[in-house]
Amino acid sequence: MRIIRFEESSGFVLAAVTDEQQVFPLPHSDFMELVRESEQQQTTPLRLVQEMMTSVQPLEKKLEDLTLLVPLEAAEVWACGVTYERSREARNYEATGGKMDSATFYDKVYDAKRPEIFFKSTAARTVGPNQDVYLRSDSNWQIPEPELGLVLTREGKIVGYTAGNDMSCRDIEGENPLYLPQAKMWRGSCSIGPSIRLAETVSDPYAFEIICRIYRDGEKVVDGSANTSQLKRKYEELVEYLVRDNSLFDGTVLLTGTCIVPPDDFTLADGDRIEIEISGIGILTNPVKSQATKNISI
Ligand code: DO4
Ligand code: MG
Repeated sequence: MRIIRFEESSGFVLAAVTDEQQVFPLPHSDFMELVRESEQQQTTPLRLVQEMMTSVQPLEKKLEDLTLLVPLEAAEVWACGVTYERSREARNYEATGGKMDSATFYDKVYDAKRPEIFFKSTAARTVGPNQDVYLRSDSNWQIPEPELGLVLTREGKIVGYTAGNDMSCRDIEGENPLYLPQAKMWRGSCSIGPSIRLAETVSDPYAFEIICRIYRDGEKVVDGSANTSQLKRKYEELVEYLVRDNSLFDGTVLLTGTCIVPPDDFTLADGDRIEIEISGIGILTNPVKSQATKNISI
């Protein structure tokens, strides 16, 4: 069972639930409203949507014909780093100029009790399915980071799973780790979607298959896959550090780190198309644009 948000031709935004065959509109403005109503009714989001599906007509349009939006407008997106061996290896490569000759703080954080967690994005910087992600104009080495996202209540309860892209500049971070916020955060540097999978419908959250494909001029130039079984840490451990002495917004998204890194000689280019597919969540597709073509004001 997956929750989506979409825009009607009138411009009206609706949340909806899909069982893959059909799409049923929900009377909620977004996923967190559904979660809160289920709490008030002392039921679960799954039971609530199942009940609603018996009393509303499905849309005439199919899922693939809808204009999807971010599945929730997360006020904050946070992200974890170096939670997979592949990320540690890639970070060491960029920090040592490819020499990999000495232990780094990335080795340290991979093994440390405290995970790396950083602030990634705000609602205004985050885009949804089929919307453009943007390249930084002062970086020559940029990649998508395909990651599983945890959807959290303000108490830190995991109520859903989504897919996310932690767009990153390997040259800026590699030059100096203190540049991390600049390597990670700019307009259009984060995407989430296409849906939220209800947590209670996932029997093993350490068995998500993650696939990343990048297309250039119609050709597939990157094709990588990974599985959340390779994650070094537990989700509860990551959330525990995020909520510690912190206040969360309802619907905060926590990206759990990347295990797919394109080849070291690869950098994203204007016109590329990124696809991030997570089993049971769907395909998050984003065209890549250079900042020169963007016209926004945040
Ligand atoms: O240490 C930098 C961040 C690494 C990261 O974003 C990841 O592992 O996904
Ligand atoms: Mg990342």
